[in-house]
Amino acid sequence: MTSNERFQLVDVKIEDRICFITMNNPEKLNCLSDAMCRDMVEALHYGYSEQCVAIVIRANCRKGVWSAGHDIHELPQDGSDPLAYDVPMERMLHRVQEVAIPVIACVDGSVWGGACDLCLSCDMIVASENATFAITPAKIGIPYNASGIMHFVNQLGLNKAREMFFLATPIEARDALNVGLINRVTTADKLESELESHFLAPLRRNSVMSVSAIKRQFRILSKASSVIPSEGFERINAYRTRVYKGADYIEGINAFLEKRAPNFKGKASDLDTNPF
Ligand code: YZS
Ligand code: YZS
Repeated sequence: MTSNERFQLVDVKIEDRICFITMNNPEKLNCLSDAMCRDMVEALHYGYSEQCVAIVIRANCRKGVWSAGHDIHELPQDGSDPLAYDVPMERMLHRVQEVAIPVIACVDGSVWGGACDLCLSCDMIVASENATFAITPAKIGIPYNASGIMHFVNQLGLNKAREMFFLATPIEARDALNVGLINRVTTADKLESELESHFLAPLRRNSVMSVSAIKRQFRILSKASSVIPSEGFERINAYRTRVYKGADYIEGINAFLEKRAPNFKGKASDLDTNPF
């Protein structure tokens, strides 16, 4: 079976020890649907098992969209956690972080929501200057999740992470470069050559065994964050549950699908009347 026959929504090809995974569902703006996320996980396994030295994730864009993020049609409305640890999108994000060879996001369009977390889950990002990045749970009434928030805080710092989550508006590639969200920005016509010369050529030259051992250490050490008392996690869970079981969450999904502005009625005090 050729590599591509096993995948529906991604194209996978291996060239000179690099596994190129191209999200190829432009009709759906490369939404991170369950099916797309399962294909991505399978493709990561394939790239590693074929002894590649790195994996590149790119997209076949339509309407200038690299990926529109989680498929909003698939957000559960039965009161279950939309971003639980084991939902397909979250599992895919973990696998990108865990696969023991470097993963590089090559971005030439707008990146939304969970797709922004996908880019941050990669080890490095090269983007064209027209790329934008937005994390948008606040736009849809979603509480996001602790591991995802820590991802942004660790990578961008508190100030920029808060700006991105609270405003839910896109940041430009140059701004993303300045805050360390991405590694390199180029003109659109130089994106592929920059990917090859700055990232892939050294990775082919270096010892993949050494690089893999270093990535595995990054992974273990990045989890060595300060210990949060269990009461902290219980409070996080209480807040998140109130949001995704609340009216704003359903209103946010319906408003998006009905193409109208949401009319959120939730109040901060619904979470806790104590402001501190
Ligand atoms: O009207 P039709 O049927 O043609 O469908 C429209 C959109 O409904 C659909 N579509 C989506 N369907 C499901 N999930 C999505 N994420 C999604 N995005 C778009 O695609 C068709 C074309 O969309 P239009 O809006 O008409 O196209 P355009 O005006 O060019 O705008 C493209 C963007 C991507 C800017 C716009 O569609 C948009 O803002 N989409 C939502 C992007 C977003 O906020 N994604 C985050 C989803 N949430 C997550 O990833 C996390 C759970 S969280 O929210 O926590 O970050
Ligand atoms: O041929 P002769 O006998 O004149 O010696 C050459 C080099 O072999 C020698 N030399 C070194 N010898 C021992 N250890 C080194 N780190 C080292 N670096 C250089 O110095 C003479 C002149 O070197 P050339 O290569 O001929 O000079 P040039 O062409 O100007 O290049 C200079 C650099 C520094 C660019 C080149 O020598 C080079 O890339 N050196 C290796 C730099 C490097 O990768 N160092 C990291 C070593 N490892 C560690 O610190 C850690 C264990 S780790 O690897 O984990 O980071």
